[in-house]
Amino acid sequence: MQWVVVGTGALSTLWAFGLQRQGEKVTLLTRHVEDGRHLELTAEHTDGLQAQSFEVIGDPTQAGRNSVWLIIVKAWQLQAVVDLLAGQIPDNAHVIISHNGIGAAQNALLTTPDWHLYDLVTTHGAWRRSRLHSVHAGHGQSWVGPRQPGLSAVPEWFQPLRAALPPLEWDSTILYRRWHKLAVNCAINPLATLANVPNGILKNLHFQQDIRAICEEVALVAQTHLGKALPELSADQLESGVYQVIQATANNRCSMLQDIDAGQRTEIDYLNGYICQLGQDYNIPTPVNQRLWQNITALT
Ligand code: KPL
Repeated sequence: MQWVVVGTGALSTLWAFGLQRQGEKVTLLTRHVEDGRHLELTAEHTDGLQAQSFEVIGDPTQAGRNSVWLIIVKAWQLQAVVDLLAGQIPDNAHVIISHNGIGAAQNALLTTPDWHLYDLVTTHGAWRRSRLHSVHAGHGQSWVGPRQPGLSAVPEWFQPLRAALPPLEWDSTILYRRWHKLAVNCAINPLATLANVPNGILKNLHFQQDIRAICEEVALVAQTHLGKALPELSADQLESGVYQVIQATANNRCSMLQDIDAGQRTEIDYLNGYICQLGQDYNIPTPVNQRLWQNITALT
């Protein structure tokens, strides 16, 4: 199978490594095409360093027509990637998208209705030591499933993707996973960023009240927005998910803290900002998400 992995972000690199290790053909689409053909990346796992060389392309039309596209980007980068691919890749291409938060490039994705769109939700913690060197800092888990109704069959690419960075489960109700991950990021990312520490510090009792309030606000907004009472989106469920990820990624500096350190834009508008905006639409108060949205925005 032919894969095109977009960019060389920390998580993209880990998936690209895993896929290539399974014997899959992996090409990177990147603006930084140095020698024009290949790029050597390094991945650091708990059991050591690995280097692999990848074929690179700078233009989506150079990819094979049956490629599966794996796009793991910041929420605010997705629009530009969709614009770059729209009209350049086959209409019925399989496109797997992963970013933190909800709501990115929603309108652009509506204009590419023939793409077979899948959502990848992951709680792995990763960061980049340098542009070509990624560190796998927290072993999480992942789920992938269809973003559109008629795509219920498990695609052929699922097995190699699963073997590339386990554990990965197929989830035909991926939207609920996405909301769980949203709660995780609404709690961990701004709190760890404001405290300027790795995720593990959030086990401290001092953060308990804020984490509970965030989960209650997210659960209420989610249940109102999705239109039914969803037991799996209760505040208790979301809260226990947050603590599991804190434990699994205790040594990781969350992506928002990395963004702030790098002087980059954060994903706050797609996390706590998204909850506040929906809260406003439905007249649901979201004071803790609001405070964190403002405090992080003030840092940039
Ligand atoms: O998604 C993450 C992030 O940093 O954005 C977690 C899972 C919280 C790992 O740090």
